[in-house]
Amino acid sequence: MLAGTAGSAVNSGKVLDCAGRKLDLAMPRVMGILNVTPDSFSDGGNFLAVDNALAHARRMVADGASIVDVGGESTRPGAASVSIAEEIGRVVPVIETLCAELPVIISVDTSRPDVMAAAVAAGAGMINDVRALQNDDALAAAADSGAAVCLMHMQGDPRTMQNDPQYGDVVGDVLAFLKHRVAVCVDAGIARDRLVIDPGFGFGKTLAHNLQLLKRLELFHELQLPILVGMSRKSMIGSVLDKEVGDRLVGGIACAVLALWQGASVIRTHDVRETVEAVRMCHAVVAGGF
Ligand code: 9MG
Repeated sequence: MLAGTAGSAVNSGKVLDCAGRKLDLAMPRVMGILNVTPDSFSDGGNFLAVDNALAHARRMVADGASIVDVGGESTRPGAASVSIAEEIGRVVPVIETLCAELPVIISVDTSRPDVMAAAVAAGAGMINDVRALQNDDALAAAADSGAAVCLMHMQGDPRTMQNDPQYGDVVGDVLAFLKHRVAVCVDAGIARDRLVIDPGFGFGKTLAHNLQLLKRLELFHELQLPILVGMSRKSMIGSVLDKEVGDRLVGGIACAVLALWQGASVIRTHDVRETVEAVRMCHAVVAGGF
């Protein structure tokens, strides 16, 4: 059995300020992943990419996503980097359209201050930064924006992060990093009700590190902030189950349930419909208090 606060209604009372819009986290929420990258197999250029992205976002919201996380640059090892102008050109038209028509929080997945500012001006209510606002000027851009911020832990950078990552004590080290970044954000004027923390599964971690972080996720409540997790389709699932990326749904749901049982507030996923069902089932048990 899981120890400590696992299974208790640890989310009650948490409301996230997303640039003035409030997201109640008493019920855990699902964040759908929306990658806006040009479709290299079409000659329709960026139009087809935007149309596909919009259709996918509408589907995820119909399936129960409360947040849509829009990203214009991949953080996968080996992914080509894009210019700031290109990243803005990819995400801003999508964010504008989604904010105009969908009753959910739109998040921007970026580490670049100019992209953060442009995305929030276009209506985004949340900044999801895998570099926890450590890039030059990112802290000020996020503070000025009024948006909620997800601070994620990553060891190294996406190109090299999986080359033999090392920790003394992975849970303690990640927790200490996040504690420090939270203090830096609060000092910069970002109120705690705008902050979410994320241990960063798969970002500079071995399989053993990822499994330890998931097993001990409840320890992250020490920071008294909502916890976001993203394990959907990641290699930690592939390694345990020996499954290709398209066949990791069951493993992803199992990981989500373990995180929910320990009080995670937001699950970032590709598989919104199935994850929403898992969230509702877990919440019925946790909030029912049986
Ligand atoms: C962009 N991105 C990819 N994986 C992620 C994760 O686990 N958490 C967050 N916050 N962002 C992620």
